[in-house]
Amino acid sequence: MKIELIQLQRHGDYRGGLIALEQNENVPFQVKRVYYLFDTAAGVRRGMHAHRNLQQLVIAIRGCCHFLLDDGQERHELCLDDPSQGLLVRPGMWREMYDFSKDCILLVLADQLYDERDYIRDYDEFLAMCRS
Ligand code: T46
Repeated sequence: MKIELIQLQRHGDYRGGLIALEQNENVPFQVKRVYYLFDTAAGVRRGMHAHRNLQQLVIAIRGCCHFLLDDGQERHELCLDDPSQGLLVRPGMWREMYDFSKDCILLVLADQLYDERDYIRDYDEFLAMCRS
């Protein structure tokens, strides 16, 4: 499985950092929705689903969490802890997020509006989709 991490250029100076996210530049799609996950309770696992069509860029803009990606054949886990790294999550990838630090904020840019019909929340259904 190819893990796609996008290095985001860090600007800024002695006053602090700044990272710009630009559609079709360092974000490789048209952005239709932005959301963020925060105040995740200790010990919680989030995600546990795949998307049929949605493509997303995920950035830990504060704190850290672990991210599991599963393409139906291989699983890969990584730690997101760098605001200058974006994880590209393509359609058809099962994802789970866990071990959130108390201060973790995950920023997510998405190429579609929210649509519950795009979610596959059953792992066996996900595997069947991968096989088909
Ligand atoms: C993903 C990971 C990284 C909305 O109303 N609008 C939205 O845009 C989103 C994303 C969610 N919601 C509602 C649906 C649920 O009632 O917010 C609630 C929590 O959503 P969910 O349980 O899907 O959250 P996570 O953290 O499990 O997953 C989210 C995204 O849903 C998902 O697409 O890839 O973050």
